Amino acid sequence: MNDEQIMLEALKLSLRGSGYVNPNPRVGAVIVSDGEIIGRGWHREFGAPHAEVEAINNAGRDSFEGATLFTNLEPCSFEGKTPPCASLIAEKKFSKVVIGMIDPNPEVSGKGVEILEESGIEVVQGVLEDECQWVNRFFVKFISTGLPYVMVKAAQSLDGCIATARGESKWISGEESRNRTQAMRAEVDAVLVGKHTVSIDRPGLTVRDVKGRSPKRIIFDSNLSLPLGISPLEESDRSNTIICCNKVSHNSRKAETLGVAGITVLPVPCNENGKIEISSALLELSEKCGITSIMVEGGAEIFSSFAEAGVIDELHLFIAPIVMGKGQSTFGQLDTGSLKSALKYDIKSFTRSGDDIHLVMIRNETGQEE
Ligand code: AOF
Ligand code: ZN
Repeated sequence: MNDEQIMLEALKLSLRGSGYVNPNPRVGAVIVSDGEIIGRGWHREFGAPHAEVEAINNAGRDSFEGATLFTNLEPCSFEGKTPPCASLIAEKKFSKVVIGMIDPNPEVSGKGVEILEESGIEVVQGVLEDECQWVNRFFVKFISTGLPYVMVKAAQSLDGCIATARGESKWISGEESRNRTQAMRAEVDAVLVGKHTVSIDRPGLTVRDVKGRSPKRIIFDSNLSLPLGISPLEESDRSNTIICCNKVSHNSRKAETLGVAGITVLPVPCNENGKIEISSALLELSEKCGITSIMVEGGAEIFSSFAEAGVIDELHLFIAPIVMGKGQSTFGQLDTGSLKSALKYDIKSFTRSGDDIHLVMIRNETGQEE
C-alpha cells in the first residue's frame, strides 16, 4: 500500500465521526509497521479521545520504533479536553508521521509538526490534501471565520422549479435522492427552512432511512406566526428545534410558550422590511447555539435571501428529468440585475441519483463580484 491508499483509509475512518464530533474536525488515524496496518482509530465524538490516541490504544503495544502514523489532520499540540497528540506520538517513539493537512486551529497550526520534528520524527505533509480539506470543510470554515458552513439543497425540475405554480412539490426527486438528502442531514449540525415550507410541506427534517443522527432544525419565522401544534414543532424532538425571530416577537407570550415547550427561540436582527438579516443570524446561530454547519432546505424565499447575502458555500441540486413550465423557481426572488453579478459556482461533481442528477457545486470565490 502506498501513502495515498493508507491516507484514504484514515479518511474513511474519520467519516465515522460524522455528526458526532462537531465542532471538532473529523479525524482518522492508521498505524503501519513493517508494511502492515497494526492500529486504527478515529475521533468518535466531541470530548472523546483524539484519533491518534484511539489508534495507539488499538495497536496495543508500548513502543512504536520504526512505525509510521498516518492522519488526515496535523496532530494537536495543546492540552484541550485531551492531552496533546503530538507529544504522545513523540513519547511513543514513532519514526514517521504522514499528515493530510495542517490544523487550521490557531492553537495548533504548525505547532504539532514542530513538536514532532523537534523530537526527530520524519514528517510528510500534504498527502491527499484536497480530499482532507474537503472532509473537514465545515471545521475549516468555522475555525477560521466563526461562521457556519452553509450548504443549500434543492430538488428541482429541469427548468429550475422547486414547486408547481400551485405549490405542489411532493415529490420532485426520487427515493435515492431523498435518501442522499438524509445522509447529508446526518453530517450537518442543523437543517434550516422558512416558515412557508413548514406550513405547506410539514417536513420532518429528520434522518430516518439511512444511518446517522438527526440534526437540529432551524426555522426562520421572523414574527413567530407558525402555530405551536404544527409539524415539526409537535411533541417529539422539540429540544432539537430552534426558531429564529425578531426581537419584538422574542419578548412575546408566544415565545415564552414555545420556550416552555422546549423549543429554543433565538432573537436575530431583522432589516427594515422585517426580514431576517442572514449574515447576522448565522453569527448568532454559531455563537449562541454552537452551529458550525447548516443545510438550507427551502423554500424559494429562503434560498433567494441566502443567495442575496452571498453566504452559500456549497450548492446541491437534485435535478429531476421533468419540465414544469410555470412553477416556483428555485431562486425566483433573487434579482442579480446583470449577468456579471450572477452568483457563480464551480462544479465539484455530478452523479446519477436514481432517475435524477445530483449536481454538487462550490462557491467560485474569484468570479464573485463584491
Ligand atoms: C487531533 N486529533 O482526533 C482531533 C483533533 O477539545 P479537544 O481537546 O478535543 O481539542 C479539539 C481541537 O483539537 C480541535 O479544535 C482541533 O484543532 C483538534 N482536533 N486533533 O490531533 C483529533 N479531533
Ligand atoms: Zn489531538
